[in-house]
Amino acid sequence: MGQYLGLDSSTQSLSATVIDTDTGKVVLERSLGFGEQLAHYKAPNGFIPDPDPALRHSDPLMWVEALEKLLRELRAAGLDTARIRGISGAGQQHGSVYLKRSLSQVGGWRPGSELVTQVRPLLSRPTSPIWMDSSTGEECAEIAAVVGGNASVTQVTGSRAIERFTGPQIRKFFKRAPAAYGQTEEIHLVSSFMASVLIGATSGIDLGDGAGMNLLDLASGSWSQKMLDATAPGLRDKLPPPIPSHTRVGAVADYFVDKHGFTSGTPVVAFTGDNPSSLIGMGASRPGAVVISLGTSDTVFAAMSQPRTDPRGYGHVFGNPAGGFMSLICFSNGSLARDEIRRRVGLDWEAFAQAIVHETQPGNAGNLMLPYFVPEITPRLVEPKLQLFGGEDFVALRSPAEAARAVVEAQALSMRYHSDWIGEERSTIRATGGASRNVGILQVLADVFQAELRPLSVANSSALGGALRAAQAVEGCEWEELYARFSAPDADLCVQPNPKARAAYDELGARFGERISVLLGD
Ligand code: ADP
Ligand code: XUL
Repeated sequence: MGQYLGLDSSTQSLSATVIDTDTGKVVLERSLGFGEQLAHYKAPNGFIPDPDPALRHSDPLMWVEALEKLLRELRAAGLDTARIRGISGAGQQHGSVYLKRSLSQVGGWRPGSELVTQVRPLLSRPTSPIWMDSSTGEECAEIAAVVGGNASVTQVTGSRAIERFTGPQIRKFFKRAPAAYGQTEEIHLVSSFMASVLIGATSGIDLGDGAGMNLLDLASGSWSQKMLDATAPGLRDKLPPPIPSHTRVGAVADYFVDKHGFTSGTPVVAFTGDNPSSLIGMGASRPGAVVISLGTSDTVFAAMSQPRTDPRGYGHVFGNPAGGFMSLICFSNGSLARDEIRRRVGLDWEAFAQAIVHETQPGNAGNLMLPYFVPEITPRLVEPKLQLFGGEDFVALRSPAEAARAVVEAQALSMRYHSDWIGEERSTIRATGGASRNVGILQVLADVFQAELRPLSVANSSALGGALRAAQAVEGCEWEELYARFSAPDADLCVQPNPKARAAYDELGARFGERISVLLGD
């Protein structure tokens, strides 16, 4: 029994959650926003701004600097890092870090100099493509063609060849910068990179996050030679091994003992993707519960009772860190789209929620929005576009309340439509992410899905998942025991569906489907 640290290196922030299994309490939650607190990286939303919306990279040094800064802040807030008995965590999925030397060959971190200074010369690619990057359409087509089409890619890896997935991103690097690719000794996911930094050596890639690369053979849990060959030459030698999510990858490096006060030998458990980690934090690793995560991206995911793939080709199969698999559908126009509308019509989040609940009705008097500001993953839209259909005031965005409801209704309808294949029970839905504190957004989701919406009481389910995974690996306890103590819903924020909304959303859902078909050119 003791305290466990969970970390979540996500798109816009690095978060930490510390739990205490003796008291059953969350000891501390802390988040560090990259845009504000590490402003010198010039990444207001966590990625390097680029006029081409298809190009989205981040600076991996920002993630490293964030780690040290957050650890200092946790101690300043009273955390006794010497009491931490295990560490695990998560990273935004699909993003990749390219190193000239394998971290196991580097021989650990030197105590005298900052980590950033030590990691910088190791990078063979100065920036990391992240999940928002959609610039690899060509590479996806090439990979699929070599292995006999997307049906084969899906059969092996659980997803068709996907622009943001790591394999196509690696192929693009190999094609555009063959010399730098040749100099690359090790390629990490954000998750395995962060774990490696903590142990000062190479961490394997966990099966949960590894499934988001188009490289893993899901059936055997090993790299697929066919997919590796279709992606880039010599790739097997550059990838850390795939490992089960509960693997202890090493002990925290001496650097963190000397500088940040951890106890020597503290185990680090494999990091996983933010969504698989969230599945654990939400207490949803057994089939039967659906989770909606409202972060920078919106995702809908669920543990799977049997492996199933999306017939439309948008959804994915990832590893469930508690064993087995999970389904996931990702929408890139999540919080960024809500935030954009909110700012355009001049509402704060409280007013945004009130406008939805008190000033508008389900179905929004026929006003419909297609809210695509950045290239969309589900449905696949390369050219982002905002489209408005309805009254004159709405179309001119002179109606803040209708605009607020419209963006959320469109997102909820898209989630309902695109998650119909996952086949799990949806009478209650668990919600997490920055926007899951917003009662307006929760009410629309409850009405569209005709389900009770239960937000988690802890702010960051992915960081919590990290802490729970560390505790489970070290103490060997049952998941259900941990869930009962740490993954409770926030009773004050639970929202019931309004049965009268059903008809309005059947009608609006049909119109939404028609407009999307036109937009997609079907
Ligand atoms: P990520 O983990 O992807 O970085 P988070 O889950 O931390 O994202 O969510 C951050 C997002 O939550 C921000 O982009 C912000 O727009 C949104 N957000 C924060 N508070 C609210 C709120 N009260 N209502 C709606 N959205 C919110
Ligand atoms: C999932 C995905 C996103 C990132 C965001 O496939 O691309 O949800 O994990 O952090």
